[in-house]
Amino acid sequence: MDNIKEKFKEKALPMAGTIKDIVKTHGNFVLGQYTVEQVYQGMKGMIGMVTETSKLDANEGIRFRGYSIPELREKLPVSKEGPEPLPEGIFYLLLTGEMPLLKDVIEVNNEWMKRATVPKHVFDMLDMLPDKTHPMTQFSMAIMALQTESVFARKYREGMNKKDYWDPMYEDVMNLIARLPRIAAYIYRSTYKDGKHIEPDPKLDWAGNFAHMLGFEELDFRKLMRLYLTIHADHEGGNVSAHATHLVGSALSDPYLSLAAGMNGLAGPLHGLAAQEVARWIIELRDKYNGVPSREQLGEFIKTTLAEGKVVPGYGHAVLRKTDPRYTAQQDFAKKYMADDELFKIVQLLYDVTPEILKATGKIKNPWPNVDAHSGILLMHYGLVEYDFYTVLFGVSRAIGVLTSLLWDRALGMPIERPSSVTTQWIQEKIKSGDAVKAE
Ligand code: HAX
Repeated sequence: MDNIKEKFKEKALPMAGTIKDIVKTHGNFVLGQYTVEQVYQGMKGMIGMVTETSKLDANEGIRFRGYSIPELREKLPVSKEGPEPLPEGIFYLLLTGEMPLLKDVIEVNNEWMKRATVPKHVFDMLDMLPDKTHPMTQFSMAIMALQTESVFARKYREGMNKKDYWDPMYEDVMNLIARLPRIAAYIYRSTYKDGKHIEPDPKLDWAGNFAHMLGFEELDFRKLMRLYLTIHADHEGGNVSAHATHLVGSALSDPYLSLAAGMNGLAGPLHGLAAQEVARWIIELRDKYNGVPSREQLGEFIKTTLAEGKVVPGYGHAVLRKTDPRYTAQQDFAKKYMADDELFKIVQLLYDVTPEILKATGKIKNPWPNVDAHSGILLMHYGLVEYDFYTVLFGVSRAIGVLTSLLWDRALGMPIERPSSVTTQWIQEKIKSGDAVKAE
């Protein structure tokens, strides 16, 4: 058993007993109440699951195993090439709950390198898809094609004790994360670079190698990839990609089936596809005004978007009520490496102008930018301009969070998820009969 697996076992298995005890002794304790509005409006704020890897606070933003993004940037091991954290480190942190040392990060990298070979049939399948297939559709299909390799599915079929679920899950999670950069790079090079693929470089770290396989050799782009793939990894359990992965996995669907479900959710424009939508919208804005617009022009553009019944992409959030710290981390990077970039200037101006306009609508709960408001223009700066691909990058990172969580689900013995649904007539009757009363 490798050291990372040993460490996970040591941390996770005793917690299954702790949870059994909590449920036994306090299972009937009330955690809160929920309202009719929450039932109709996406269950926001309703506590409905446990996710060990990270916790989102509406005002403070995300904490990964208790660490904020600035703390991660300070404490996670970095590459020899520069100050940004290595995503192998966030994986180790989410998986074990412990801040890794450099040796742990090297070990994760070695494990992923060993497991990174993608079977040929996955590439053959991708080659057969029509050219117009969206990169996220290709990504999800490639993950599904890779399901032939699931150790969990094979062991389940052979007959496995429930106590052992975590073990083949670990193998699947490690194999899958190890292979995603190669798959994503293959999709990018097939779709945009005439199928001229680049072989992996085993001397590089996971993110650096990904940048290399995409075809970007600039040092600062590798730094960006390390930061990008770290900060997009996890956002507690209720977001669509995390929740979908968790839900599908609760039926004991293996990590390939579960992650594909999560990625299909990430591909929605209100979730991860917003990264693409922001880039498209900003380019449209820049082209309309032949460069950086004035504040007035910008205001006009935003108001037109709203008047057309569209959302302003990259702004708003279902939980956050302030600027997303993932946005701020990317803004810091841009200030350091590309302060004069024209698109960065537009993004900065948007930050100045947009919130007041959104607040004035009187209905948008969070007028501040989210993670997707920034990412695209950083990528464009280094020449990765094909914005339909951006959500795939997000997906490669998000896999780290949702798959470590899925592994915890199995180690903790989480059961099948099955909330109840009701009809509107049922709700009307509850109100009429007085069974449903106004919240305190
Ligand atoms: N532009 C225009 N209208 C917006 C808006 C925005 N950026 N954000 C919210 N609203 C609207 C909602 O559509 C809703 O309108 P209706 O009452 O007419 O239906 C109203 O304001 C109230 O919404 P809310 O409660 O503030 O926000 P929700 O929790 O319903 O939705 C969203 C959260 C992130 C989906 C929303 O803010 C949005 O659509 N933002 C733009 C898309 C985006 O950037 N998505 C990425 C979010 C981060 C993420 O998951 N990244 O992967």
